Amino acid sequence: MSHGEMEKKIKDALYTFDSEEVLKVTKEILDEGAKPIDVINVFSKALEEIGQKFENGELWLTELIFAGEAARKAIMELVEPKLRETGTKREVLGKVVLGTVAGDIHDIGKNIVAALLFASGFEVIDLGKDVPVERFVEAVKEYKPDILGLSALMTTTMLVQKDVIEALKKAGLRDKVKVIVGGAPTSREWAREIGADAHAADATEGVEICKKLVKGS
Ligand code: B1M
Repeated sequence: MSHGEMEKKIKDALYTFDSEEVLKVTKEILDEGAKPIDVINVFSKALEEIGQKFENGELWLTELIFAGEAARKAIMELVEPKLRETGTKREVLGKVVLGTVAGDIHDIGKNIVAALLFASGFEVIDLGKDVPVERFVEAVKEYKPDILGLSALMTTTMLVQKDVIEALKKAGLRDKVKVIVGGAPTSREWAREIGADAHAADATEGVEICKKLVKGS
C-alpha cells in the first residue's frame, strides 16, 4: 500500500468518528506491513488537520473528542506494541522520565515519544498526564533519570513546563538532569526562554536529541 493510500484510509476512518472503524483500518494497514512509525506520522498529520477544523468551527467538540480517542486507542493498542517489538534485546542508552504537565490531559504525542524512546533503547518511566509539578521533582529524586521530558499541548499549560524547571532549581536538582520540552505550542525559543536544555518538534527529533543529551552528559 502506498503512503498516499494509507493516509487516505486513516483519514477516512478518523472522519467516521468511530473507534471500531479506526481500529479495523489500522490493523489492516499494519497487517499489510506498514512501518509503525509511518502509521504514527499519518495519525499525527490527520489529527493536526482535525484540530485545525475544530479551531475553524468546522467540527464539533464531540467530534474532536471521538477522533482523538479513536486515534489514541488505535495507537496504544495496535501501533505502540509493534513499535516496542523493535526495541527488545538492546543496550540501554539512558533513563528518561516523562509526562504531560499539570492541567493537560493530551497524551497521544507523549505516548508516541515514550514508545519511540523505548524502541530506540532508552529506559522510559512514563508519569502519565496531568502530572503535578511536585511529582516531576519527586520522580527526578526517585529515579535519577538522565533526561526529564515535559509535554504540553496548550498555550496555557506550556507555562507549567517553566514551573517544573523552577521547582527543580528550588530543589537543587536542575543540574542533575537534562530537560527536554515538547508539544505543539512549544518551540526552541520557548525552551531557551524557560531554561530547558532542548526542544523537540516531533518524536523522531525527540529521540535524536535525547541521544545527543546523554552523550553530552
Ligand atoms: Co485538545 N486541544 N483539548 N483534545 N486537542 C488541542 C491541543 C488544540 C490545539 C485544538 C484546537 O483548538 N485547535 C487546543 C489547545 C488550544 C490552546 O493551545 N490553548 C485544544 C483544546 C482547547 C482542548 C480542550 C480544552 C477542549 C475543551 O474541552 N474545550 C481539552 C483540554 C482538556 C485538558 O487538557 N485539560 C481538549 C481535549 C482533547 C481530547 C481529549 C478530545 C483529545 C486528547 C486525547 C488524548 O490526548 N488522550 C484532544 C486532541 C486529540 C487534540 C488535537 C486535535 C490533537 C493533539 C494530538 O494528539 N496530536 C489538538 C490539535 C493540535 O495539536 N493541532 C488539540 C497528535 C500528536 C501525535 O501530536 O501531541 O503535538 P502532538 O505530539 C507530537 C509533538 O508535539 C511532539 O512529538 C509528538 C509526536 O510526534 N511532542 C513531544 C509532544 N510532546 C513531546 C514531548 C517531548 C518531545 C516531543 O519531550 C518530552
